[in-house]
Amino acid sequence: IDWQVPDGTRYNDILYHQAEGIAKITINRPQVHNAFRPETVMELIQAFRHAHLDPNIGAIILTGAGERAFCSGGDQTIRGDGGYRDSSGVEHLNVLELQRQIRTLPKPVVAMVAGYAIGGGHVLHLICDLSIAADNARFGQTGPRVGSFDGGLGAGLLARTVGMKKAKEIWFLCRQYDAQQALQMGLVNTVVPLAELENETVQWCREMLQLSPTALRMLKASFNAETDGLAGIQELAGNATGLFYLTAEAQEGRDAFVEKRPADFNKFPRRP
Ligand code: 2NE
Repeated sequence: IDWQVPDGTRYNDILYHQAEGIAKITINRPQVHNAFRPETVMELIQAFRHAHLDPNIGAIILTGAGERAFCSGGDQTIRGDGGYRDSSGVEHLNVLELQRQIRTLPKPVVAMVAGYAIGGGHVLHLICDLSIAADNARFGQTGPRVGSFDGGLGAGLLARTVGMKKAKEIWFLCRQYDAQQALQMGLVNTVVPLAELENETVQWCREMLQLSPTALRMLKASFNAETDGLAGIQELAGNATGLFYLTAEAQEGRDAFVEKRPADFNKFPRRP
């Protein structure tokens, strides 16, 4: 695949590539196993926004630079007393905003995991719609060991993914699990040799790009609606509104207002 760097997508902590309708977003801090600092997360949010708005993009890959780590969570060396400190001294937990963004972004997001997906990095792969693991991947949470926890999607979504007992084991014992164990518990979709990781991930994206983007979009919102309460229903209903806007019936309402005449909805059927 011939990855290109589009204009306006150069960052400090991450890389942005695109090809064949696929965006690839890479956390690029391999010296710390791709741990994120607030600036990394801010750039990730911008990059995902870019991919979200680009009509040429139909699937997004999230990955980490190098073969040793997908992401090792929040950078502990800049962790202040109230969160992760940015260069101006403000303390953040802004990865939670990134989690929500990936979850609600109306295009499939695929985690491409080589090496460690640990702590907040593990939650990031969990949030992605699909996870493709290399055979050297290792998964786990460390929160209780380093004085942290993710009781939102990090706990709730994990329980829905691997079951309550296993999710509690993962969080309460802070063990690591290899790729085969992750596959067995339904934490990843497939495991491939490290050398084939990108080819396999791209292939999964290519397959999704052959399918109806609206159906995929509605399905992603549907999976969220089940668990996200009113926010999930808002997301699903927002998609329904977007589709309704495309109909002559909705356009009649708009046109009547703009043309200062009564709307004529009689021509539209009341379907059973
Ligand atoms: C990932 C793991 C198990 C790998 O171990 P190993 O032995 O293979 O590598 P090593 O030597 O620990 O790591 C290589 C370099 O990366 C740094 C290390 O300090 C080391 O640096 P040097 O000694 O070579 O200078 N590094 C790795 N992870 C880092 C991190 N997260 N922050 C800063 N530097 C890091 C092992 O490295 C590990 O356990 N890492 C820590 C995992 C962790 O606890 N992450 C934070 C969880 S909390 C969180 O992410 C979070 C949350 O819970 C809620 C909200 C937001 C974030």
